[in-house]
Amino acid sequence: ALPSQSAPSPALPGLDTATLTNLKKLTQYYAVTAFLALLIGVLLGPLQALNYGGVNVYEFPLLKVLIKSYYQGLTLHGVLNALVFTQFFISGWMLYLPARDLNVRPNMRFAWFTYLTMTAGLLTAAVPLLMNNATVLYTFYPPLEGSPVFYIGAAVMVAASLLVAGQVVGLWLSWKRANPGRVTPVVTYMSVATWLMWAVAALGLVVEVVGMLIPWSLGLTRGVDPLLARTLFWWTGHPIVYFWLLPAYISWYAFLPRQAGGRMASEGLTRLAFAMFLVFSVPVGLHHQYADPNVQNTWKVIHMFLTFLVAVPSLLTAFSAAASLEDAARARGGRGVVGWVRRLPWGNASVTAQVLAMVSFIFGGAGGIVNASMAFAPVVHNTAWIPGHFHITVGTATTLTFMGVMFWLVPHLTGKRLFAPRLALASAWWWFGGMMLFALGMHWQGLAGVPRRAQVSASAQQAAYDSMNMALPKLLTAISGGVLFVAAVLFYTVLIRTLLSPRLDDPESTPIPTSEAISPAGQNLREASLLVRRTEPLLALTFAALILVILVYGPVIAPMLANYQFIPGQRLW
Ligand code: HAS
Ligand code: HEM
Ligand code: CU
Repeated sequence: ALPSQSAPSPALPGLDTATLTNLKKLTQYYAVTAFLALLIGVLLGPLQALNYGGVNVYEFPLLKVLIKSYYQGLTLHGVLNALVFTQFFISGWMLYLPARDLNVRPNMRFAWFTYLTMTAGLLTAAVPLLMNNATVLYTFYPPLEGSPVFYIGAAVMVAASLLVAGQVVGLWLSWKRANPGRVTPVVTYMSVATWLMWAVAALGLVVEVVGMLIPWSLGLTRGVDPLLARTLFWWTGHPIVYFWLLPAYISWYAFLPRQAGGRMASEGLTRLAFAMFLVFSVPVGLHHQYADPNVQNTWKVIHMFLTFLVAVPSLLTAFSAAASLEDAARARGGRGVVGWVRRLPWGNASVTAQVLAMVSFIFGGAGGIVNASMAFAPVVHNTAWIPGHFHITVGTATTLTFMGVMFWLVPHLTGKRLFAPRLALASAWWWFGGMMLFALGMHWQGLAGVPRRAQVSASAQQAAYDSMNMALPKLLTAISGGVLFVAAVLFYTVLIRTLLSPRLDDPESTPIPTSEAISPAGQNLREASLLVRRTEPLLALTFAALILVILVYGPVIAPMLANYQFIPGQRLW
């Protein structure tokens, strides 16, 4: 018999040994593909940091062979890190976890088909990217025009993620049918809520790419409407950041407490946070478009207030995650109001990486609230402040958490032992330190008005940049690139040496570190609290999310459709 997270139900086939081995292999494929993409993306990052340190390396002949321009590099960096790395890791992670949690056997042929489709989409999109035929940045803003091959590859990738979503929702529904009246186990709850949120979120991008960008880049329409395209993009583009964040939250809620020696605070509260993300993640996209013309202020203000609302489940998470860390540290003998922090297992690389990721997110989240405030937005919008913000959210809260997860997940999937745990620990500190320096330098430059997405170190802009007297923040940014490069070398040494080492243990001897809860939700819906009962119907909550999105996007999009502009494409780089 296999150790499982919940008892198998008689009516459903549980995970047998062969399927589990296969599922682990698939999860490993997803994770390794993800981290290969990140490797390339992260090698480009330090060059960009040098740019924001005033050093232009883009004229070096050797580099010129590989990338034609700053913007080709920036497009690769954004696409590989933010779109490819995240999506592959998450698709593996959030299929594996619910299958284990429910102990339900997924259709493995379908699961492999999905992985191969996603990889085919990636390879398709990679060709024009590498040939400088899709230098349109990771936001695909028209009228910047890329090769149709790029948009088609990207569409296939997103479609594949929706297949994973469908498979996980399907697993959950079959479990529900076999277990009437039972409360959905919390890891599954979080995964299904995230996948359903992503399904509602992805609609905007799908319509933009399939309905506008692909026909336009194929020459079937005489132009494209940039404002409508941007609006549809941010329909997806804001909630996509929660699609990157919530899988990290799953680890912070369900696994990190156990790893640190403590318990999850409350299953009911965890479910409330995810239910709120499901309903409120999408209808906020206009906070990326405060500066866009032809969108009524009323709607911008409504999206602003909804943005503040969707910060609430993150605040719930902050307190509840802190409570579970405190529970762990006190169980280990920690004392004092803040002194307990020292008793966290700081020698454990997986725990340390994730706690540091959380610390970075305190600043990342606070910066996000600044961005969202219409009074502050004009000061920071389109400046270096914004990359400062998102390297301590997606670049650290998400990325460093996934790195920390890999430190237990790879041994768990493969039976191999983590190579050089002290090196792993060092990589987490170097990443955190590097990103903190980076964030300081970039936020600072942004406040002084240094633009983002600008090759400020190039001769054409050098004089203006030099005259801004930004010596210290420029230095910090340049140094951060070096620190992050070291962090990446350390991390990939650990990861690659671990993957190449021989299998020594039974993989299950590194179990999934599922935490108990101080306040559990219970097993039976009828005996459960009102909160647990109200948060159980995830499909109804998804329906509510859809209605809300239509309410706050309908009146924004309708006039754009009625006044569709045909703007011809441009290639700048
Ligand atoms: Fe953001 C722009 C607003 C969160 C990513 N964001 C971006 C872009 C990216 C991004 C990639 O309103 C750039 C897009 C582009 O290219 O143009 N963001 C927000 C708000 C939040 C937020 C309100 N962002 C994220 C997350 C991201 C992400 C998460 C990725 C994963 N963002 C904006 C706005 C813009 C924007 C505007 C447009 C700016 C412009 O002008 O263009 C909120 O969700 C944040 C809520 C978070 C908190 C923090 C909770 C803290 C926690 C940690 C607790 C720590 C503990 C540790 C317990 C309230 C949960 C204890 C430690 C011990 C040692 C004990
Ligand atoms: C953009 C550096 C890692 C996602 C940038 C920029 C810099 C930079 C300086 C701003 C470029 C500009 O606005 O012109 C670095 C360094 C990294 C790193 C030094 C570490 C080695 C990451 C990671 C992620 C990420 C891990 C996400 C998982 C992005 C995205 C952009 C960006 C989405 C925006 C691209 C755009 O504006 O089109 N990076 N980065 N970066 N970075 Fe990173
Ligand atoms: Cu946003």
